[in-house]
Amino acid sequence: MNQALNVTDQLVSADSIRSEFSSAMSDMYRDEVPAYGALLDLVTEHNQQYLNSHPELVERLQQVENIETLSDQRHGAIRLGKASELTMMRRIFSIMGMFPVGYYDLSVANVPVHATAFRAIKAESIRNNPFRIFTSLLRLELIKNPQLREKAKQVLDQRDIFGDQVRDIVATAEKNGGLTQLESQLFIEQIVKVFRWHSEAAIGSELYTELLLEHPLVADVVSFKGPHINHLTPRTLDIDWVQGQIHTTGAQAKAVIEGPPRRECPILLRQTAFLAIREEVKFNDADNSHKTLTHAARFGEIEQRGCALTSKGRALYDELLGKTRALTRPLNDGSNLEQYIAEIQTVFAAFPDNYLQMHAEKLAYFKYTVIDAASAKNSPAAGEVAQSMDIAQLLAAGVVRIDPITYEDFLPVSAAGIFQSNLGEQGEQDFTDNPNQEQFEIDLGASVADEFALYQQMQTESIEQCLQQING
Ligand code: OOG
Ligand code: NI
Repeated sequence: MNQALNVTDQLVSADSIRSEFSSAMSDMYRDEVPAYGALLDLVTEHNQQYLNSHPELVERLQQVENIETLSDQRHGAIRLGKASELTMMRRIFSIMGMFPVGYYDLSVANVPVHATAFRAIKAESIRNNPFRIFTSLLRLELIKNPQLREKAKQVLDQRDIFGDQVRDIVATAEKNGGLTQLESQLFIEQIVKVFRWHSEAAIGSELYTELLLEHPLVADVVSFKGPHINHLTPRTLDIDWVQGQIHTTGAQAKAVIEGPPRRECPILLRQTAFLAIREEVKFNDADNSHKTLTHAARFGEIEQRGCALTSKGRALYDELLGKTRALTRPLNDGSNLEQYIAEIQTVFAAFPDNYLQMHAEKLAYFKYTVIDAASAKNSPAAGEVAQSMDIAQLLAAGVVRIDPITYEDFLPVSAAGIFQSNLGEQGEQDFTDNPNQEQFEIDLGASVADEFALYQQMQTESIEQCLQQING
């Protein structure tokens, strides 16, 4: 064996770096935000019970997912301050097999950021570990006061959230096409540090207060030495149940579950959170005095994932959500919760709640699997008939089954709801959307993938595999 091959042999897979990174993040966050640990335990325990009592769900999930790691945390979120941070973050995530998918404009909800989700994109990698990071970039141009905008810009221009060690190891990974076991451990350690909490602010208390008044999110991004992870999120199989139990962790639940209503066949993503904890932050002021204030930014979230929708299905979802919100907008204090739930259930009755129907109407993406490959191929009669069928006929004949492909992305209206519940702000009525995907991609240094194309590809690949199994 030559030397080059030796080096390649030792590289660890991006999927395993991602898994280790996700679990190291979890350890750190459990430590920093104890209610998160309690939430994780609650979810894990209930998922286990839920799986025990729902064997048909186990069977379905197993077709597309790794049931062993189902309760592991599924996503986190960070907020960045400038373009160079976003570019570097893209390079870092790519070492863990996470690539930018989708563009989210949060200015629609009066949150001055736009975002993407870094995640695995191949079915097999997702199965190995679906951990994603919702990554926002502050849009300074949306700060109305020009003096304040300039002050914030100066602070951000000067900060370095990575340090030379991170830059070195990223360069090494890029040069060698990956990391060795030892390098990967160092890399994970370094990156987890980038996302840790800083109890000492990077600015004085006066500027902090000014930024807070402009928008709590601006203060959260600009005031700190690093982009602290602001939440992590395990996946639950029954979000309504966990929502009712969040108070047992000692934290206070957000009033409303974002996303679609409860259904037989879950679609997209439902999520809720516990409200951000108040943490002490030390400010070193210009007159050499120290001031301690509290800052609320970090919280815990849970998600329940359902089927990925086609653009037709998504358009129907958006239309029905829009209709619901025109009737009742859920308030952060929970005062109109019952009315909102009744309203959304009624409006969403228009969305078929049956996989076969969703499939027939091309509302959702499915994975096709041959039910019994041996008999489809080996029994001469069945095999021959099967070989002349297309995939729709194979499904009708019971040779293949369909299972929903899990939604891997986020929902902008839900994300806005999560942002707002934690910033102590009520959503504003006069939303003006102001997307700038072009600038975001320039800052990212790459274009973002189209989520629909990725799901379509997963579905197509599963069909090809079925046909190959039957015909091959
Ligand atoms: C991100 C909020 C978006 C989600 O689950 O929709 C998000 C943030 O608060 O920074 O994580
Ligand atoms: Ni989240």
